[in-house]
Amino acid sequence: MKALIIGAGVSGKSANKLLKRHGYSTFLLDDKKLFGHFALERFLKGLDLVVVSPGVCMEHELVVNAIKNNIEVIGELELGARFLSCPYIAITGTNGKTTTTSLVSHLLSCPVGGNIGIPLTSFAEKMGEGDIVALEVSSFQLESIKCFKPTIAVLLNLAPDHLNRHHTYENYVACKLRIFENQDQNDIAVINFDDAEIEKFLPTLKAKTYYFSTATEVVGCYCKGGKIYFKDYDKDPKFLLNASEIPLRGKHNLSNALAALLVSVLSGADIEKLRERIHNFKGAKHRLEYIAEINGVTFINDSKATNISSTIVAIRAMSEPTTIILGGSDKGYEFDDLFKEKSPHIKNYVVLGQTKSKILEAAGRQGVSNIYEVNTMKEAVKLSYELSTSGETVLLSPACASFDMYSCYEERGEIFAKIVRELERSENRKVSNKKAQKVSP
Ligand code: UMA
Repeated sequence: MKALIIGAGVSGKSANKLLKRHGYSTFLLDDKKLFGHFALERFLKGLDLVVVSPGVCMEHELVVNAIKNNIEVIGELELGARFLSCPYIAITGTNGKTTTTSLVSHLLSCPVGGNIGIPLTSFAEKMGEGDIVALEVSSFQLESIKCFKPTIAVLLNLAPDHLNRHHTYENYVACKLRIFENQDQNDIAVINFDDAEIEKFLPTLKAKTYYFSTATEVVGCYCKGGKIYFKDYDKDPKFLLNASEIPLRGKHNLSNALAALLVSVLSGADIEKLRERIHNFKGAKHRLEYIAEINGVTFINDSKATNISSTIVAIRAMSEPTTIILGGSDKGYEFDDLFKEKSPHIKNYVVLGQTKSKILEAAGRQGVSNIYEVNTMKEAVKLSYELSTSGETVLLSPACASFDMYSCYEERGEIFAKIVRELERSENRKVSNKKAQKVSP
């Protein structure tokens, strides 16, 4: 059996290993490492399978040719799912995927994988029948599924993203909705009742459907008067916990927590244990992650905000004057909506990266003037700090992918955090030097 894997990132490497373990002779191909024109036929001849990494689109020359030659093409997620012998929960949506998936994994104490950074092919075979897995899944991954069939599929919200890959919003939404494609009446679909975009696009589902809502009493999980309830079909509501017990900031996180609680209850979790476990949840890294407080200025890392709607969610979560750091690699959209979000808390904008001039142009069109240009993350942190006074916040929430300056959003977040910690040390040194000068005669 021969397989071609396209993309030698974490997913491609992991898919390659799995296939090799199962007796395939494999080629792992990466466009960045190819020089000059290569013979398509050489790669396609005698192939049984092509596996694409999430970053590789279905318009890739080799994919198009493989399909033409009747060679099966699947994504790494689909490959992983074929090796899973246990039920799996899949969580998608434009925003909140990482937080919700991490919370589900924390509440159910189960392994986590997918778009969160751990390829499913790296651990699928290790799962036993009694296990359960929580998967964060992206539109990129859903684009190349075939039989992927989650026991519980969650759709958190929809907003434009990744238009450079999917070309239109409708295509992007169609990929997201594929999460329900293979489900049947024995599976469960979990839907955000409050999201108007989902209502616009959702087809009739075959799976049994539950909802979550921060405002409306629904079949599923909802919040009423600061209390969270679970209600099953034809049953009375059950009190789960108080909303104040959820250790996450912002209304969007209440929504994410409701989704995670609903998934956990539907997976058979003990309600008392859920209450205990949620108290210890630390939140997802790079998602509104507290880094440090320097002379009263709080630094927050939201590097995971790689689109406008995610940054808007972060802006809405701010409750004090904030300087926001924006910009990164271009995904093909304009930034006007970001500035139309008239938050009383955003005091300054600091911009960097490939999208800098696009962001400045949008700010100009929207009459925003408190905007500053920088070239590096170090300059962005330094200037943001200088622009802030005690009681204020500096928020890195770029509204863009990171690939112009970094290998991934995690690296961008780590570098931001490192620079903030260096600044913290240098400010602490200044304070101790001043104290030393005072005591010296
Ligand atoms: N490549 C090609 N040809 C192409 C495109 C890419 O050869 O046409 C090569 C690149 O040169 C590179 C490799 O493929 O060497 C990268 O593969 P990849 O982009 O699929 O990245 P991985 O390292 O395998 O990481 C992927 C996901 N990346 C993307 O979807 C872009 C990771 O999601 C995911 O965590 C990981 O698999 C494990 O499942 C990241 C992401 O940015 C976090 N996701 C997007 C998002 O969250 O918005 C969807």
